Formats: sequence, C-alpha cells, structure tokens
Amino acid sequence: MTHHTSDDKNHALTDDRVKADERARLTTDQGTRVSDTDNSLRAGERGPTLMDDFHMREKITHFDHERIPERVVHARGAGAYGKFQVTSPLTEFTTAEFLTDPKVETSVFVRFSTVAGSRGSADTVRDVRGFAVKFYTRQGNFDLVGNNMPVFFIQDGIKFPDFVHAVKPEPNNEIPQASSAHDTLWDFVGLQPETTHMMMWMMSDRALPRSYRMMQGFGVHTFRLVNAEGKSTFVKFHWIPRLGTHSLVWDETQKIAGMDPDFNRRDLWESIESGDFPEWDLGVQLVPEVDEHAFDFDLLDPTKIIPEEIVPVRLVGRLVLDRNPDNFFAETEQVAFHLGNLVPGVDVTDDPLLQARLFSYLDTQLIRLGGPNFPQLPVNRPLAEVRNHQRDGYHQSALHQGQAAYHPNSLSGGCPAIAEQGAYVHYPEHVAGPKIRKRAESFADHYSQATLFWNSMSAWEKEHIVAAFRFELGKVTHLHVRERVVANLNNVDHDLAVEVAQGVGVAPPEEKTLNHGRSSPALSQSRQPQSPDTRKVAVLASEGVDAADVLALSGAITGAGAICELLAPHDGTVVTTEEGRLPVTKALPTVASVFYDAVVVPGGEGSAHLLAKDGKALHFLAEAFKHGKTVAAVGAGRQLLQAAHLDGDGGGVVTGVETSAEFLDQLVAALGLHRHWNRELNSVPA
Ligand code: HDD
Repeated sequence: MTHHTSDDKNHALTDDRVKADERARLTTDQGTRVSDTDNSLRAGERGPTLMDDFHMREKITHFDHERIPERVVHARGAGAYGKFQVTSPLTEFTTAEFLTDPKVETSVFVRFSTVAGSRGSADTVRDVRGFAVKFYTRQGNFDLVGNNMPVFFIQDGIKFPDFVHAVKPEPNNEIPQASSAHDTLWDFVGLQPETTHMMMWMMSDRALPRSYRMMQGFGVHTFRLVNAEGKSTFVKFHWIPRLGTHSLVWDETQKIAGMDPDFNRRDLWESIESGDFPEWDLGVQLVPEVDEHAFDFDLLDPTKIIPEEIVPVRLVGRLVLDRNPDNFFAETEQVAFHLGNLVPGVDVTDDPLLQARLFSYLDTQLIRLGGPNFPQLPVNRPLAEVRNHQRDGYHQSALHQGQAAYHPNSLSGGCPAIAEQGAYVHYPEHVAGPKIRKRAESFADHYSQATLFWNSMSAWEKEHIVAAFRFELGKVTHLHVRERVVANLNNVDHDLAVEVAQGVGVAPPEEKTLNHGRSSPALSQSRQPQSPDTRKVAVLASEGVDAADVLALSGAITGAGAICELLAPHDGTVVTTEEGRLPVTKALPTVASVFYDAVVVPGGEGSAHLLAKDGKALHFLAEAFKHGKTVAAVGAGRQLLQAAHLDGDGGGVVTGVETSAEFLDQLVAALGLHRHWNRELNSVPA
C-alpha cells in the first residue's frame, strides 16, 4: 500500500492547531494566568461565592454554551482527511483540474454518517450511510455529498421534511431512536410508492456495513461534466472500496449497538492510526447528452440507477484516507457540506431532489453553525484563495483591509477584479415551460427497478431482505399499515410479498403479479472482491495453550493482512505448554464475538479443557458460527467445537490435527470469504 499524507490541507491547518505544551500555564480566555481552578472565590471558607470571580463566571458561561444544534439528518458521523488523485484523466469531458491532472493530489475531508439517529446513537443500526467528500481543489471546494446507496426515497425535495419526520423518532414520545422499524415510517412508505426501490436497498445488507472502509458510495443524482468547448456529459459518481462491499448480520448489529455503539467510528479511527489506510476508486458512468432519453427511466429521477451492465463504471481516480482529525467538534462536527459547492467543469441537472438540496445545505448551516461566516472555520476553509465583498456577521474572523467593500469600486483600485479566466460558468442549458406543480410522466414507474434489485440478489441476500421486512413490519402496530406495505411489495415480486405476509400475520396478496425477470448482477454483494485484508481474528486461549500453535496461527493471520488478537479469560499473560508466557491482547469479559470476523482455537490440552467449561468462550464460538464467521480449531482446541456443538467440517469450519501448511491455507482462504452463508444460522441458540 502506498502511503500518502494529506499535506496541503494538513499544512494549511498548522496555525490553527493548539498543541499540548508542557510549558503552557492555565489562563482565562483573556490570557490572564490562573493559579486555582478548583475553588471559587468566596467570602470566608464557608461563605457565598463572589461576583468578582471572573474566572468562575467565564468558565461556566463557556460551558453553558458548548452545544450547537446537531444536524437535522446525518447527526451521527465520523470523518477523516485524505487525498484524491485522478488516475485516468477526464480531460475530454471536464475542465475540473482535480479530474484531469494526474499530477495533482487533492486534499479531501470525508464524513461518513447514519441518517436517522441522533448524535449519540449507535453506529450499527439499519440505515443509509452518508458518504460526503469535500475536495479542497485549487479551483475552490467541491463537495460530493453522497450515500452508500445509489437511489433515494423520494423524487422531489419538497417531500424531504415529510420523509424525515416519518423516519425519525415519533413526535409524541421520541421513540424509537435510530430505527426505521416503527409505524410512522412504514405508514409513509406504504402511501408513497416512489420509496419502493430505496426500501429494497434499506432492507438489504447494504444498510448494515461491516465498516465504512467496506462500503460503496454514490453521488446518487445525475450530474454534468462540462469540457473546454462547453460540451456537457451526464455523469453518475461511484466510490468503490478496495476491500469490497461487506456487511454485518442483523443479529450481530443489534448486539454491537449495545456493546460498542462506536463500532464503525472506532474501526475508521483505528485503521487510520495503524496505517491501514482506507481506499476507494472513483468510478464514473458517462452518458452523452444526446442519450438523455435513451433509457426506460428518466436520468433526472433519483429513485433510479443506470445498471452497470448498460453503462459500465469507468475507474478514474483513487481516494485514500490517511489522517484522523485533531478535534472531533472543530472538524467532524463543524464541517459543512453543500451540493452547491461546485468547481468549473462540474455542474448540476434538473433532478428535482437535487434542486431542493441546492437550497437546503447552505440554509441549514446558518442555524447549525450560527451565521454566515462558517466557511472561515478551519475545516471548511478552501485552499483556493477567497476574495470578495462579503463582510461582517457573527464570528467574522478575517481582518479585511481597505475602504471599499462593494463592486464596482475605484477606492480599492477596483479590487478584487472580476475573474477573466478560470471562472465558474453555469452550463447554458435551454429551459422553457409553464410554471406548474407536476411530476413528469417519465417518473411514474416505481417498481421495475425495485424488481431488478430483488432479481439480482443471491439466495442468502433474499433471505436477509425477507427477514428485514418481517422484523420491521413486525414492529408496526397498525395492521392496515402492514397490509398496505405487503400489497405494495406485490408490485415488486409476488413471492417476496407472500413471504413477508406470512411473517407479519397479514393475508398474502391473491393476485400473482408478473416479474419482468431482468437482473443486474453487479448489484449483488455475493460478487464483491474477497480478501482477508484487515479482518479481525480472535484466538481463544487459556493456561496451557500450545505456544507453537499460537505462533503459527498469528503468523498466517497477520501474513494474510488480517489482525490477530489473543483473548483469554483474564488480561496479562497466559502460561503456555512450554512453560513460557504469551501476552493477552484483551480479556474475554471485555470483548465479544461480534467484534471479530473469525475465531480460532489453538491446541494445548490444559487450555482447551479450561475453555470448554467457560460459558463466555463457548458462547463466543456459537455466536461467531451463528453469524456465518470462520470458526477454526486445531489439535486439542477441537474439543471446544464439540462442547459448543459445532463439530463438522466445511462451510467455514476449519479443523486440523496440527497447524500444518494445509490447515493454515484453508483458514486464510475461509477468512477471505468474509462470511459463510451456507449454514443453518437460525438454529444456533446464541
Ligand atoms: Fe442530505 C446532510 C446526503 C437528500 C438536506 N445529506 C446530508 C449528509 C449527507 C447527505 C451525506 C451529511 C453531510 C455531513 O456529513 O455533514 N442527502 C444526501 C443524499 C441525498 C440527500 C445522498 C439524496 C440523494 N438532503 C437531501 C434532501 C434534502 C437534504 C432532498 C433537503 C431538501 N441533508 C440535508 C440537510 C443536511 C443534510 C438538512 C443536514 C445537515 C447538513 O445538511 O449539513 O441540509
């Protein structure tokens, strides 16, 4: 892996950093030194506190004002800095320098998020994930504010407040937190069939990413690229993770939400700290303007994809995240994305969802960040020079010099002058039409692509989707709401509707609808790149573990790029068969199988004997098996599989008499598969 550093933005932030400094002395905000910050100033040891105590008043006042409104959606997130570099220049299509000059490394800040939960909610909930990228290009900031799903719930932004009110906790009791499994969401969904395609994605494993590093990103809308001749080409943006797109299991996500609500955030932070920099390819689907009407859906409809089999995804650039922020609030919380942050060569289309977004993002920052000067905040500040006549307002921190703050002027020598070169030019699209509140007829088909998605799923993905619908609708208390959703699903696929109906106790639809039979194989996660890279493997050990086994296992696991942790009933060290000692990475009571992708039990009679009586260890194995993970045991360690009733080889259960090369190869191969879906997972009582 090539190691980059996000130099440009990193360097530009140098003067903003307040470093911890041993020589520093405590002061007030005014710089006056303070010798006691533990006792307020009072009249006598047991007397009342005095107004004179400016230090106490300042300290408490600042504290009282430490909170800002959380984002109205995408409140919970995690971010990192990195670099983007174009690898296959798009010079033919755009003038944007960051997409055309392979020598240019563009600094970026990326924020991943969940949508519905509040700032303190859990990471691993069933939800869409935000994937917002701020490119600090030399031509100005460009924001690509996308999601990990390529379509959206609604076609027109005027519906966004309705949708968000429906999915957020219900207004009377603010229940449930960060969950779509409740009446108001499904009431809305049943009455608004344009949500159907997106709800298929939401009920799929895409809503449960294993890691932000293992998740695709999409610009969703059709955008435009504009070249030097002013010619426009439609474009869909894709982020494709080098590690493939992989997901957790529903049961696992619910447990993690309690045990480590920061699971995805921690994973991002730790991978960057340890130098396993997350990477994505930038992909584009390009459609010449003359082909605007060549599809059986409207390119302006954000509830539709362009199937990759029809317009292939060209890989054109690479994104690497290589630096964690210094301060969560200052950077990740105060970063402000906006679809209207465009640079020359990239433009928008008339997608009615996109158009509303162009209004919303700037507007929301004004209340969230308290005024119009938020672009001056370090994380938002462009690397490109900023010169204009915008002045004053809350939190203005620039010292604009000169007499004239208007254009045209002669008093400041006419400065800043209108740009003659490199200015943003809006694409001169011809528009005409009556003022009218009406959706185009070309937006009317809400089912064909929902069916396409369903048809493209493998058997296990279909099972997960049915289970998700059953869970979510099963939480809905109004029977008519369940019925309406099931009736709507009949428009997607009859078998799907019947299976969901059976699970949620409503009559299956009688009319057998026709499935068009088309599929887009690229949509299935079963076709994602597989690799053991950065997977986390637990090695279970106790006193008397076989040291040679542990050594061989950790060698093979780390050699394959995975992470190996030795877990024992207690922290510190464990005694090995050879009377040596091995350091324990973590004590079993502090962890759980759901934090790992695989579990291995090494040999050593003593260790196997102790663990076979340890409920936590047995549950660990059974639960890992239930979640489709690789479960392996060697030598005496195999006794544990028997004790956990998991004997039987194959399908990701790897056993060996000893840590032979063959056993280790099988283990690594199984690890690379991520999960083993051929198991009867529901029968495991864990
Ligand atoms: Fe949005 C935040 C993505 C539709 C209004 N949105 C927000 C974020 C992401 C998206 C990733 C978090 C940015 C961050 O990390 O700070 N939103 C999307 C996508 C959409 C979409 C991919 C559909 C294709 N959004 C959408 C609509 C509207 C909004 C239709 C309003 C009409 N979105 C907002 C917002 C937010 C926001 C209210 C909340 C906080 C913020 O902007 O900065 O303006």
